[in-house]
Amino acid sequence: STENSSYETILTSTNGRVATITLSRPKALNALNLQLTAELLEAVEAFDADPEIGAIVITGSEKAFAAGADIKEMATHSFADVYAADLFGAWDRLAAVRTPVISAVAGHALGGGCELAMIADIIIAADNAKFGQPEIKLGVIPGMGGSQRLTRAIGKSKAMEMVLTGRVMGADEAERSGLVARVVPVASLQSEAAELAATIAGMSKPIAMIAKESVNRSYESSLSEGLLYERRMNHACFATEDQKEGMAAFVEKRQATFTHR
Ligand code: CO8
Repeated sequence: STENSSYETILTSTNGRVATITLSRPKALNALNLQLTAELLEAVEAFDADPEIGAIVITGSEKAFAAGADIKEMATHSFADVYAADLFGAWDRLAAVRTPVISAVAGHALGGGCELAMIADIIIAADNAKFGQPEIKLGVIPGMGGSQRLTRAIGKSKAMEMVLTGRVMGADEAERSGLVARVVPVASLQSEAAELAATIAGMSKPIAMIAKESVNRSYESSLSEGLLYERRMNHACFATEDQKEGMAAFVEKRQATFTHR
């Protein structure tokens, strides 16, 4: 495991083909201020560009994944300020990352914290995780995708209830609702997330990227267009060395060794 300490609001490390980014503003419950946002996006893009990295985990502390956008930083902003800065627009860069991204969530995932978790491909939650979009209590609405991604994840009625009341959802309800893939004891969140990431990172990277792109395509297209896209991408898999290796390994009854080509 190697660490990079050039950041002030996040910690980064790698272990084999898995990269981990840990939000680290403990005194503000990892509120997403401009510095943390810039550092997180820089780190995630650097890992995404590294062919040796096959999966990225984003996590926080046991108390808070992230308690939202930094309210103190934006409290006095005007419409002109946030419009000119396109506040929260930078998060499109995380959505554009092509390497699989896992959010490992313990504690508060509120507002921008819940939205950050949802930008990732998979959410794995600790049993103490709390998800919510409390923006309405502050006189605003979500700004990093909450009204859109939450609705797609858990359906209109539940999303409406959460966005209109700010109600917080616990881990079990989040799993039942389809927001998270799995709930694990808080003490094993990091090891479970690392194991999940290592499993994905052990697959062929180009094939994992194609799989991610194909699942994401379902958000942006009709069923018939999505099915055609999937089929063409499936055909493209046959252009890789890893498809030859993966299928040969099955036929020869051995473990596949992918070269990510
Ligand atoms: N921003 C800034 N600081 C925060 C935030 C935040 N989102 N959340 C917590 N903190 C700070 C607290 O102010 C406190 O600092 P201090 O010690 O200096 O007073 C410190 O973190 C610890 O917090 P608490 O003492 O409140 O800890 P508790 O354990 O008592 O409570 C809670 C934890 C329940 C999570 C509580 O901190 C809380 O309710 N936080 C705010 C949650 C929230 O509303 N999040 C949504 C923010 S808005 C957003 O994300 C999207 C906005 C889109 C708007 C678009 C506008 C253009």
